[in-house]
Amino acid sequence: MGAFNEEDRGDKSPSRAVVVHPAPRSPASASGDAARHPEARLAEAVGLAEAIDLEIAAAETVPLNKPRPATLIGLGAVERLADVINQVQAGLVVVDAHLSPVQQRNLEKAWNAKVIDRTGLILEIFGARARTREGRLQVELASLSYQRSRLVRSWTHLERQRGGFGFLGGPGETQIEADRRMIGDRIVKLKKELEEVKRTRDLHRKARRRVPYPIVALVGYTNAGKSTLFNSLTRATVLAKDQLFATLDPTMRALALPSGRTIILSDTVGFVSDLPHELVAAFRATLEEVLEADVIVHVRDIAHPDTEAQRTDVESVLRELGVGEKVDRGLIEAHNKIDLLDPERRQEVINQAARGANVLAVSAVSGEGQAELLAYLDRALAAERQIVEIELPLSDGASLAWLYRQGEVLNREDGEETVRLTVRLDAADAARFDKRGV
Ligand SMILES: Nc1nc2c(ncn2[C@@H]2O[C@H](COP(=O)(O)OP(=O)(O)OP(=O)(O)O)[C@@H](O)[C@H]2O)c(=O)[nH]1
Ligand SMILES: [Mg+2]
Repeated sequence: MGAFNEEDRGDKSPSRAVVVHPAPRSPASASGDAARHPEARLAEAVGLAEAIDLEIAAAETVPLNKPRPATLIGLGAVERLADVINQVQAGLVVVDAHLSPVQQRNLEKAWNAKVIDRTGLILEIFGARARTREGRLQVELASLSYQRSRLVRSWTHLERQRGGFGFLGGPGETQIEADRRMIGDRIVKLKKELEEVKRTRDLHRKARRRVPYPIVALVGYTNAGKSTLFNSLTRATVLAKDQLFATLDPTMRALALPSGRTIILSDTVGFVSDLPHELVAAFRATLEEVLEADVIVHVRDIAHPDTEAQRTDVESVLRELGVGEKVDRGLIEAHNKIDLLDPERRQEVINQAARGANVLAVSAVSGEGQAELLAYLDRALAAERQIVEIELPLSDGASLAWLYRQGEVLNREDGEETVRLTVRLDAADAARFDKRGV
């Protein structure tokens, strides 16, 4: 390292972070709903930061009276936070808001630390979680566009090697022009690749459809407990076939319902509020399995102070994803974390669930309500059963066996070369059978 370098962040660790949530004085004016609690928002931002393995050294809410063009938050807050950041030796500050490139640069100077905003943070998370090829391409595209708009004085020596797309450690300033060109080229290439992936997507869809069981997707706001519930439900009902799906995709598992019917349970990426517009496509691609699901279970953190606002967020994103029809019909809701409620509120939630036709009170941690949830899924799938007539070549033993396993064979006539079956099947299974192998 040369002589004095104003970019020198000394011993600060690039993964030790301070999280700052600028809270509008009147929350109602910010997003149109007053139901969000600043402390809950701060906790959410901390949770998101932890999701990409940052070590959170401090977390603070700062009042946002009137956004300042230069730094967003007020000068007093900037100075006070500089002390905090210095004290805990944080190399990174997550500002839970949208920052303009200028604001980001000014804050980096004032704090002598790398600064990322909510979009940057969410991009890192998507980058770490995108599983499909299309998802990865969409996230890279979104993050490059974001980076290009922010190619300014940046880090020279705090590059990160792990995960994501690494814009927590940016390029040195002499490189900026070259980088800008390179990013432009890469964006053009990515768009071409995406076109191709989209063209072949239908083929993948069909392959998925050939998975011979109904797919039940757990969706919900981030931190609602989807993964915990997924693990708990699949651990409780282990299947031999489990391994196949575990290796294909760690977030899809086969499990047996009480009736013996097999389903595929799918865990998904969590929703967040204020999803930046440029990320919607990336988010959509990471959620492809939801579009493919036969049944959607909305997992809600019923102990969260913003649970209603979260519900609205999730439902509106689902509409954007094109499954509005299912939302209108009423999603199955698992009201999770009832173990955290005080006895009175808990009873209220349980009563409410008992009254609601498609609401279940559960705890992913204590196991409460899980048997009921599985039984409910059984009923929901059976309710949509229909009777279908099917003619098969006698040689198609696999299809025959599948029909006997998934359905209820009411009548069978064996001919010379074909067999005619009358079968009661789930709507989902009937559709699946139709599309099989096509
Ligand atoms: N007390 C309690 N805690 C729970 C329950 N379910 C989940 N949690 C906790 O809530 C936190 C978030 O749980 P996850 O399962 O990771 O939530 P998620 O919905 O998968 O979150 P994302 O993957 O970020 O969308 C974890 O700390 C869990 O231990 C529950 O029923 N009771
Ligand atoms: Mg999860």
